[in-house]
Amino acid sequence: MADLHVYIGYREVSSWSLRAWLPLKKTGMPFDETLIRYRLPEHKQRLLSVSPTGKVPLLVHRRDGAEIKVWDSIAIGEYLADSFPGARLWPADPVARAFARSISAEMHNGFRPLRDHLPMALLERHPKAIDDVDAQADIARVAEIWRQARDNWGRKQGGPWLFGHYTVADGMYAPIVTRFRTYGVELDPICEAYIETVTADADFRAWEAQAEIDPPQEPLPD
Ligand SMILES: N[C@@H](CCC(=O)N[C@@H](CS)C(=O)NCC(=O)O)C(=O)O
Repeated sequence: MADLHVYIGYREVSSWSLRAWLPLKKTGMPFDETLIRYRLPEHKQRLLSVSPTGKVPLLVHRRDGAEIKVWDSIAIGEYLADSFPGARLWPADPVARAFARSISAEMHNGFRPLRDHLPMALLERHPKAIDDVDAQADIARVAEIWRQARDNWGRKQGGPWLFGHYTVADGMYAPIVTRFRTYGVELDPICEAYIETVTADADFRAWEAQAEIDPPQEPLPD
């Protein structure tokens, strides 16, 4: 049994689970994972018995005889960055780090129209015109964020991620990448290259491969 244990939801749709799982993978630490099929009452009950919120993701870390629980994707990213500094989950430069934290927070509490009009459906592909003006504005804002990060830091650092090497911010935006792919959102070459980076990543692919063999989701309750 590993010291780290993550509870996640349906891989096809649980964007918050993916946001925590990817940085956890990037630490290189071994971990156990439990898929919570939260639409099933017995699974929801199990989650409620371990999680203060009854939501995924939840990280449990056995450390120095204690059991540390961290819930909420962004808190998990922060905890991993603190606990495993060698993984460099935030940029070292304070200005880059401030930008990375700001865009991660912006993702965490914003982009509601984008989330509503382009729900995560990891394995589906159905391009469509995005008519909603607020969702269009969100898409433009995401593209602006990615371009700024790549122009100001990523490209200068030499790696393909927003800040060069992988950070929590890349995890936060990974589900948005899948939405753009699912709905065929067209972007500029810098953003398209970033989408290619995210979708070609071995850890992202591992999540996707597992999603393909997971049993289908239970239907949403009426
Ligand atoms: N703010 C939380 C959101 C967590 C969340 O809403 N998780 C969803 C799955 S993506 C969930 O647990 N849904 C199950 C339920 O509400 O019963 C985070 O960032 O982790």
